[in-house]
Amino acid sequence: MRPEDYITREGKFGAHNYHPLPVVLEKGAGVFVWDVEGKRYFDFLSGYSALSQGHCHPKIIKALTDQAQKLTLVSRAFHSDVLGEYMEFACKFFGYDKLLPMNTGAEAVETALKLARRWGYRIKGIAPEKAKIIVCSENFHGRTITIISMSTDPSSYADFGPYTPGFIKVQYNNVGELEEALKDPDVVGFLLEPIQGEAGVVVPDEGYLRTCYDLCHAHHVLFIADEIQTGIGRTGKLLACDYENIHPDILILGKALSGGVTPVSAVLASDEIMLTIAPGEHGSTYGGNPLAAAVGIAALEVVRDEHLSENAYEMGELFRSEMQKIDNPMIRQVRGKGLLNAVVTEPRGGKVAWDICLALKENGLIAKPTHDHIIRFTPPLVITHEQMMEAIGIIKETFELF
Ligand code: IF1
Repeated sequence: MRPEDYITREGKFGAHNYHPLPVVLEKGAGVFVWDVEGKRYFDFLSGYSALSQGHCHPKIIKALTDQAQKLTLVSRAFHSDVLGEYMEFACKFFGYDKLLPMNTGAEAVETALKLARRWGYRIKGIAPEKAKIIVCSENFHGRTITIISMSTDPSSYADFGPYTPGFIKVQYNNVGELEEALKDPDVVGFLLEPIQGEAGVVVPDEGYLRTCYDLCHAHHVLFIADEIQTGIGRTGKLLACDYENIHPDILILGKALSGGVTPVSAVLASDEIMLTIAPGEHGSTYGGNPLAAAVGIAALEVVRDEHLSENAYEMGELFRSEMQKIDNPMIRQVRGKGLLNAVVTEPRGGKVAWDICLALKENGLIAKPTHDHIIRFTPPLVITHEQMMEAIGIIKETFELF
């Protein structure tokens, strides 16, 4: 079959909820993927930061295949030998009392919203049905109806109403608006991405996170960090919140928590917060399955043992400094932290970011635009100096075509 045959078949039998780059991949290893014709590409999307440990990391694949031969699912009706080990490892790794295991990022975000509301009623003492959660403009936290009810992006929420109530929207990176919203005594939580990924790698001002954190605590409001994309080394620290030495009251993780091999997400919090949910009040069939637990331990061990946060920091500095050297009118801004970066482009001569991504693909590097003009560059955190220089060479060579 030719690549276009794969694409046609997918279009005929699959929902059209995505518009992928016209590339058909069949193999991945480390920072590379290969298409069905054997052509190699640098993967500069990394499964939207799920593949931080690189494609098919041997240690994670071994954990997956070993566990898969033994026990894959028991549900939570019974215990398994590996779930507690994973929970203990992750709680100590991130510094929390307890972990609630889920599968997708959206499920973890929904879990965090339920925890914040439940804490609000049972601990803060908000009147029933009155709890409110503050969220940010241009947020992205997933695709469920409650989560898109928080969205300010019509492409996420249009014609999916009616929407879940109980959310107050404030401008991201605007302390004043948060301060104003916190005056509402029914607010139980403030949910944000430490860096907004889908919005196009929007990095808030230095000190924004710390100021918000302190304001929340001054108003007895939970600071809830969605680190599904920014977490687990992506921004050059274990958590993006670490840049400002803040410890989120509720931490939401996903994506790289499994190194891209199976959906694993988690919510971490203190006993005070976590124990407001009693047995039988929340869960999921696959949440905390032995396969996810085994993979989760391996994925975190790889981040620790291969110093991926530190590598992300160094390689991110290299990437941004080299990208700043490109003198091209289509490049408006290069921004990011660690290996969560984006190039904001200007359309020129009828060419847009999509055209750049098509040309990058031809030159052996795959990335994809967000919001039309912003190209995210998020390679696996295992990328070496030599590989990064080769990839930057491809990017420079490609921009010379525009
Ligand atoms: C899509 C975006 C990235 C996330 C944050 C929660 C979730 C995500 C900060 C939900 C998921 C994914 C979803 C995927 C594309 C991708 C994405 F463009 F949509 F926003 F990465 F930037 N919080 N992001 O980034 O996690 O339920 O997907 O496991 O929906 O198109 P999920």
